[in-house]
Amino acid sequence: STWANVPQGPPAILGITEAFNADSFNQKINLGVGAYRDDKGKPHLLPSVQKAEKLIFDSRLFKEYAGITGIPAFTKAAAVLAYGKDSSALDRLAITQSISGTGALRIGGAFLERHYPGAKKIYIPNPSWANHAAVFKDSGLEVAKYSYYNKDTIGLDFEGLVADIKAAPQGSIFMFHACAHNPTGVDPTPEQWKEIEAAVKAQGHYAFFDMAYQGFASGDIHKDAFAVRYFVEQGHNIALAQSFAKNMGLYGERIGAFSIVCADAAEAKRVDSQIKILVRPLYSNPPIHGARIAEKVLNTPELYDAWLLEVKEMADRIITMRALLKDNLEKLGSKHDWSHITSQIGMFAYTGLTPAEMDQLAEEHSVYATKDGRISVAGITTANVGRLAEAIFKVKG
Ligand code: PLP
Ligand code: TYF
Repeated sequence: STWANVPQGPPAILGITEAFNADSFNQKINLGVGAYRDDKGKPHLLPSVQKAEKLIFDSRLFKEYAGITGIPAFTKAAAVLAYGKDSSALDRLAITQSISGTGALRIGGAFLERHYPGAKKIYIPNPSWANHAAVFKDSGLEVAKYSYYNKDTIGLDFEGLVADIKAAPQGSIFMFHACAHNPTGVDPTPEQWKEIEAAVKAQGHYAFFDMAYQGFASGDIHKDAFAVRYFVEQGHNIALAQSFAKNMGLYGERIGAFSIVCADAAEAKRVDSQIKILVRPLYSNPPIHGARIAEKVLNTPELYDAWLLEVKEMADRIITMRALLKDNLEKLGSKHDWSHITSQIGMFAYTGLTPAEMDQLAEEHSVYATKDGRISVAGITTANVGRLAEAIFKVKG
């Protein structure tokens, strides 16, 4: 037949959920995909988001198309959230609504491929979110990796990172995770970001930030935006991908934004026109519901204040689960140093477990996570942390 030669592709991350679903053990634990769960292990609807949805429903808005770059009240508010309300970037920003963070990265990749004046090659950290390389390759960019993670310290390879920035040809494109690095949970400190910025500037590199977890790392949306805002303050006209999947719990609504800081308003207008030319043949214009929700939360003072507390609650629960997991492992008498579990930040902990040990966790203990040793801390609860620690202890000692 026509498609007889189409080869079978490998299963994606969702394969973990399939294996989890097929397991009949009633105390099985799913720490695979990065989605927040409450302490009962259930998906979480934020009260501020529910209130915003009710306001939207009650106002019986029409379902007319948004413009190509989305709902302006949303993109304006998203820009303020990321760059800060007093940022110099706001008056010289080209911004478009996007199909969540993935769509923002894809528009960014396509824009760089078409318009970046230097080499069409993007450096991403090693390791990085599994989809980064695919998104940028499919955008037509060449993908290279820079040193990021030191498996001996289960921490940042800062020397390697700075050396790779310095070794890359002048004017290279570097992609950074703004906060809560996925999959390692290892972020540079503010002092390290300052050195990274200096190295990027010295080489004339271009910085593209992926901020999928603003608020989720520290619980403070400003603290989590430090790197983005610092680079802008130092004169970098960065590109930025934002997602509201995690921090508003809007995963399936697919709401995000892509922006480019420009030299001035006139440049921003030209860049905006080219973003529109890119977006139109992709999907004409973006979906409206998630944008309306996020806009309502960000632009209604009571909802915004409530949301800030709700983001902090989610971040704090994750931080508490990290401490509980480490305590439980130590109480069991584990001789390993588990301090990385609490020093890492965001949705994920990089345990240092090998692929074989991760297989053993799944097969013998019904604990499911990715083979690279990453566990989604958001899937840990006060009820399952004890059994999880025992399982890790039995596998690792
Ligand atoms: N970037 C990183 C680092 C991520 O972990 C994710 C996934 O959560 C995304 C981008 C994009 O996610 P989404 O497309 O759901 O916003
Ligand atoms: O890394 C994760 O688990 C999250 C969720 O295509 C995710 O970032 C995973 C894969 C994907 C989209 C989101």
